[in-house]
Amino acid sequence: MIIKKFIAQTEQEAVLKAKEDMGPNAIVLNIKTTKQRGIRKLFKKDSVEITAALEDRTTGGIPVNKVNVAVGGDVLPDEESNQRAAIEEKLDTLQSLLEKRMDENVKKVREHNEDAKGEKEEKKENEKNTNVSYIRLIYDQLIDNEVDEKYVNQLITEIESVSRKESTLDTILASVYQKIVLKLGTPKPIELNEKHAHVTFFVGPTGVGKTTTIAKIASSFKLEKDKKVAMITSDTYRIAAIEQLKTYANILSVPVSVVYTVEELNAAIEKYKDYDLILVDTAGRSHKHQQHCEEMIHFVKDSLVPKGCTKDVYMVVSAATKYKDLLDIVEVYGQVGKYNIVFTKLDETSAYGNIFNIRLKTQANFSYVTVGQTVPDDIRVLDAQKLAKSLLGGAN
Ligand SMILES: Nc1nc2c(ncn2[C@@H]2O[C@H](COP(=O)(O)OP(=O)(O)OP(=O)(O)O)[C@@H](O)[C@H]2O)c(=O)[nH]1
Ligand SMILES: [Mg+2]
Repeated sequence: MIIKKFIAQTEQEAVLKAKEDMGPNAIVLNIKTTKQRGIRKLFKKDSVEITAALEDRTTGGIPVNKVNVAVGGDVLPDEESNQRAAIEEKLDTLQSLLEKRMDENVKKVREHNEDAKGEKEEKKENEKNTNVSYIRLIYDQLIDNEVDEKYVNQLITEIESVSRKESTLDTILASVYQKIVLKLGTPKPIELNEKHAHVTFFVGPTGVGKTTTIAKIASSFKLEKDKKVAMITSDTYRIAAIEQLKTYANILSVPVSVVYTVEELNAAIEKYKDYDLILVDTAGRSHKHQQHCEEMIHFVKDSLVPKGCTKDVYMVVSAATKYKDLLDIVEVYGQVGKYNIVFTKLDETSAYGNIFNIRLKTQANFSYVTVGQTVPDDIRVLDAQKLAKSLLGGAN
């Protein structure tokens, strides 16, 4: 499939440009109107950008059922096809859902072709149009879920190998689903160090749920896995922050230390070095306040862990934050060095595209997602297959 963008002053002009450039079979995938506001109106006219697609008949396709793909891996040999079978099973519900919605589209295309063509020609045209309709449906679904258009186009281009004229909705859908799962990668929840403490820092903007997430994780390690857990907080900025963490620590019967400087932090880590897990809470800072962010970054980067201990950083961001702000946040907080991502507040949004966008943008590993305010229940390790299914319109 070839995908191109065309800009003109009206939709008709843009479509005309697309047809001139790509031929009469070009199909419009998306239309975006940019309206000029305020003083710009005087200098610039409104414009329309269309994304057009054309099935590329020169590339041979590989039906998806000849390729085995697994989470976090690449193309696999036949003996590892079990994983793929599991993926396909998960597609069933999703496929019937999309098929239902496709029925109307396909019927319309057929009715149109019946009027205009001979039988053989009509069959060929139906196959091609149905194929493009499938892809368009998937395209719309991903855009609806706020997946960045750039990444949607990337996915669509990548599945061209399965988009042959005899492709069915399930082969196209399986292909795009598998690609999304692969791109999401394998989530990395906290892994303890066998002999010494594993130190984890939680950083991120204000109010995203860092302290609550720490309490959820502490509870899981202490109560379910019977591990020795300690907490440290450097959030001496917000008046109630220390009390908040102390309350959770008391309920769970875990020690907590309050630190004001990197030296005090290092001393606290040293004190708990024989514990299994040390959770370090930091003050939420606006990514727009450079000096505050630099202080926090220095705190995390300059801390030292005793010999044998390991250290990890978890960047906590809310799934309900606008994509543009998320981009700024990961850029600023990304200065802490290597980090994993925790997405909070999935219960406050119904479009999960940002999660996918941020993974593609940062390539940082996912870890946990949180789905509500309740401690300790509302936390999970991110499920890439479930997320891929949601992005494609399946039930959560
Ligand atoms: N809906 C929803 N609310 C959440 C979730 N996680 C945390 N919260 C709520 O978000 C609010 C802020 O949570 P905190 O844990 O204090 O956030 P924080 O990042 O530590 O905040 P600061 O320390 O002030 O930067 C609280 O009301 C939490 O109950 C979640 O997954 N879903
Ligand atoms: Mg906090």
